[in-house]
Amino acid sequence: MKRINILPETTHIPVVNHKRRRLWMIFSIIVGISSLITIVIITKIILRKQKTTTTESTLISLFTITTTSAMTEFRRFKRNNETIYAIWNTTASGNSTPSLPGEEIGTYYPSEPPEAVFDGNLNTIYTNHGICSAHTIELSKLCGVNTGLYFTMNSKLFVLKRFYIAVRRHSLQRDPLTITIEGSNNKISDLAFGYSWTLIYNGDSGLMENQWEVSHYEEMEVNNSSPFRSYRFLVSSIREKSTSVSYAEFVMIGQYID
Ligand SMILES: [Ca+2]
Repeated sequence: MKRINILPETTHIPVVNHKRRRLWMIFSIIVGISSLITIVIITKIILRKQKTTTTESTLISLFTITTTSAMTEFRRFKRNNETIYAIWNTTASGNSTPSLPGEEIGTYYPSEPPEAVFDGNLNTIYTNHGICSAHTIELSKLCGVNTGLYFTMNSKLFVLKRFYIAVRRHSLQRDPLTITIEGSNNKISDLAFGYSWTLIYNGDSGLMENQWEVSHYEEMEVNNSSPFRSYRFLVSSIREKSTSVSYAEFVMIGQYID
């Protein structure tokens, strides 16, 4: 009869299992810790990449918006205490002749000064008699012609792209029909001289077709991309025989350049 020695085997096996289990546990712990570390590292990398991408895209968006805004935003010029010089007997590229308040030749009505065209109020107007006077008996289409104004903006350079002129209904015969607009970056003391000015518009005031509709003012395009700090506006013809030229608003639309 063959005897089976059970004891040595039964005592041996638990020893072997115990060692393997311990080794297996150590191995599992090492693998677990390694996996955890790997996951943490990968997660950090992903989060960092996402953060960078988000920041970059945010910056790009902001830059795009800012650039687009700066390049395309059209704004209306608003007077900020700029001195407005009234002029008469003046044509584009020529020297400016100062116009004073009064009722005689070369004057403007004291209650209707050039500042009125930049106050946003349709009831306030600028009336200049030019070669005529308030007491002129023989009305003429030359009265008020070659008059206007110039001024220098206090703040930024401005690229004039569009404009419109608003008039008061009760004096449509005095409407400016054709005008010129010039720009300059010369110093203020040189602005009285014609050489300071660059012609950027010469033509329709936008009022040719708008004779009786007071609520509509046609916006006119100006083919100009140059920034200027000073602008000169002159009337070169009026609608009907009159004693002067009158207009309520000269609205300048364009881009401010920082
Ligand atoms: Ca006004």
